[in-house]
Amino acid sequence: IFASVEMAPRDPILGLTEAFNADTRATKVNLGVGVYYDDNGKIPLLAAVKAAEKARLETMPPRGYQPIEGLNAYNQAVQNLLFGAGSELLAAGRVITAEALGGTGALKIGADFLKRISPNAKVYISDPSWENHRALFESAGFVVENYPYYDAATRGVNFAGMKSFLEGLAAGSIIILHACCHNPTGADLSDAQWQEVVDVCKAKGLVPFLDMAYQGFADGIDADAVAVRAFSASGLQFFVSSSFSKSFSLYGERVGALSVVTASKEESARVLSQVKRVIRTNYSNPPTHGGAVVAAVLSTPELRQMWEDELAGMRDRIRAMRVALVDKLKAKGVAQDFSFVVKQRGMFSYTGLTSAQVDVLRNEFGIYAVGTGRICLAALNSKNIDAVVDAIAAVLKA
Ligand code: PLP
Ligand code: TYF
Repeated sequence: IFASVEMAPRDPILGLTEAFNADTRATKVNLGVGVYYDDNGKIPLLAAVKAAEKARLETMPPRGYQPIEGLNAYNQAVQNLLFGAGSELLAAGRVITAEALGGTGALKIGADFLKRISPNAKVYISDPSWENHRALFESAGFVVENYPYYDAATRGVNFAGMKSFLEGLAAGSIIILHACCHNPTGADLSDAQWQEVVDVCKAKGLVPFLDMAYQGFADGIDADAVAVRAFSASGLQFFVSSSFSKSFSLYGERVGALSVVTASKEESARVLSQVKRVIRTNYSNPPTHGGAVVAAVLSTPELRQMWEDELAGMRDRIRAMRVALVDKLKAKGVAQDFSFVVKQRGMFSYTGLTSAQVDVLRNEFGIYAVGTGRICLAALNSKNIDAVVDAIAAVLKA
C-alpha cells in the first residue's frame, strides 16, 4: 500500500533545524527556529518551573485520565492571563477554555470545530504568516487565502490594505490574527489599529481567531493581551489559541489552550460540549504534567512572581540583542539602515536578507536563517553576535 506514497516536503523551519543539527562546524548558529535560548545558547529550564516540578514530584501524583478539556485550575489560569482576572466575560460565563497540545493543538481543535459549524466559510491568514496556519486549516478542510499584512517598503504593516481587504470579505469569514509578536515579520498592529480591526469584524460579521503564542515577549503580560481585551470589549464571539511553549520554555511538554468567547453562559455549555467531542476524536484528553506545572506556577504567588521576573528577563534579553545587532552592524560599516530591527516585536525579525544571501550565510558561515530572511533574535547571545554581525556584513558587501 505504500508503493505510490510520495516524499512529503520538509517543514521549511523544522527542516532547517535538521540541517543545522547535521552541520559539524563548531561556529554554527541557528537563527532559524523560533526558540528562546539564554546567553549561553541553551534552552532555559525556568526556576519557577523547576520549583513547581520538584514540589509535584515529591507528591508522586497518580496518572489517571484528565477531563477531556484538561485541568480546571489550568484552564482558569489561562483565562485570567488572556482576559484579565477581573474580566466581565469570565464572570458572565462567556468563555470556555480547553487545555490543548500546545498552540498548534489549540489551532487544530479550533479548526476542526469550526469546520463542523461553518463548513463553507473561507479562512484568511496574514501575508505572510506562520506556515502551519495554512496547513492546519487546509487539513481541517478549509480553503485558505491571504489578507494583505506586511509592507516591505516600510517594514511595517500595510494597515490600509489589510483593513480594506477585510471590509470586502463575506460575513462568516474566519480571520486568523497574530495577537502579538507577529511571526514571521515582528510587525504588530498598534492599539488603535486593533480597535479598527475589531470594528471591521463587527460591522462585517467576520469570525476572529486570535493566535497568542508569545504573550509577554513584547511589552508584558497585560500589554500583549491588548487585542484579546479589545475583542472582549466588543461583544463579539471569537476564538483564542494560546501557548506556554515560549513563555514557560516548555516546548516539548505541549502546553496550550483553546478559548472560545460565546454570547452567553448557556451557549458556552453547548460550545464546550462540541469542543470536547472534537478533542475526544483527536486524542481523548491532554497529558497531565505540563498543565499541572503551569497551573501551580500561576496560582502560587511566589512562583508566579518568579515566572514574571524570568519572563521579563527573556523579553529584555531579546530587546538587548536587537539593539546590539543594529549597533554592531552600523559600527561594522554596513551602509543599510537596520534600525527597524529595534522596532519589531517578539522573537523575530524580517531582515530583508534575500534567499540567496541566506544561502551564503548558511553555506559559508554556518549561520542558519529562514529563506524568507526571518531570523530569531532570541538565538543571538553575547558570544555569537560578533560572528553573526561579521557574516551579515560580509554577505551584504558581497
Ligand atoms: N502560532 C504561532 C504564531 C507560532 O509562532 C507558534 C510557534 O510555535 C505556534 C502557534 C505553535 O505553538 P506551539 O509550539 O505551542 O504548538
Ligand atoms: O516559527 C517558528 O519557528 C516556531 C516553531 O511547524 C515552529 O513557531 C516552527 C514550525 C513548526 C512548528 C513550530
